[in-house]
Amino acid sequence: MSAAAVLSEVRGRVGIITLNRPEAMNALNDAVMDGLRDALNAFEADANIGCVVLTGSEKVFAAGADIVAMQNMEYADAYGSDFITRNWERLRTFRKPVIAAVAGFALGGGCELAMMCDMVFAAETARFGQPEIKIGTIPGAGGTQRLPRAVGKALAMDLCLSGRLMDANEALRAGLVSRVLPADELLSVALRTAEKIAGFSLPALMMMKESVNRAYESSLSEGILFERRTLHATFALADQKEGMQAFVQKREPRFIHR
Ligand code: CO8
Repeated sequence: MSAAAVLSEVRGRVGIITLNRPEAMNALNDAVMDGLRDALNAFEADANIGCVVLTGSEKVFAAGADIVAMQNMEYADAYGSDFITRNWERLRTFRKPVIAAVAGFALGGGCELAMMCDMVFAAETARFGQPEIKIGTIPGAGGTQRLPRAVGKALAMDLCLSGRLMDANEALRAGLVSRVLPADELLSVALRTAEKIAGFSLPALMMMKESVNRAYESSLSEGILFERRTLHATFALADQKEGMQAFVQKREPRFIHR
């Protein structure tokens, strides 16, 4: 029996999901995307998980959708099976914070997967790109939409139309990633950061994520109204009382995630 295409592990309040299809550069097929969906469902349902790290191998995060599986696909197959929508978008609806820890290639659907995460940490070895044009197609999991929002239209067009790859430092300058790390520190820094995040109040983290994401979906005044109402909602949390009282009493807060 072949190894699971997606591995999941729990460390404290952090869930770790590892893409594991080394024979095909972690190319994303149904086995990978179903495995990712199942791991996310399990972590969403687990009240003891406060943050997730999504990673690949040292060589590759993911080299995109599986070209072998797609090569003979007809329109009727893609439309009929609701290709991508059926199982690709679980990450987009996941409500807890997710850090992508990217080493090596994050191309096509791999880059799109990283962009669905809340932040991307890149190893110095990371290479990002939407090279679909080289195989006669276009991105299909949000690449043409999230990339311009992350890096601006000029660079997004440059990358998508030419199919060229962007290294970790260019991705940092462009705003696609928040940190560039030596390859051997990538996972430990991502896990430390996830552990720190997971120690905060989970409902407050979820409200924060929802509010930041609203910035991409609304006008400024609508977004600020959403933020304001959500701030008001935090005053219903036991963790807000605990956090502020702990500050006043000069002690560490003990969040109960309610
Ligand atoms: N699909 C299937 N197999 C792949 C893929 C892929 N995307 N990428 C690599 N592989 C396989 C290779 O075929 C090869 O298999 P084998 O050993 O059996 O010949 C093995 O992985 C190793 O690959 P390489 O020998 O090519 O390794 P290199 O180190 O020389 O190159 C690269 C690594 C640069 C990553 C190279 O493999 C590459 O360019 N891969 C394709 C990248 C690409 O075009 N990605 C975009 C795919 S399309 C897409 O994601 C969006 C489509 C539409 C939307 C779908 C949304 C998900």
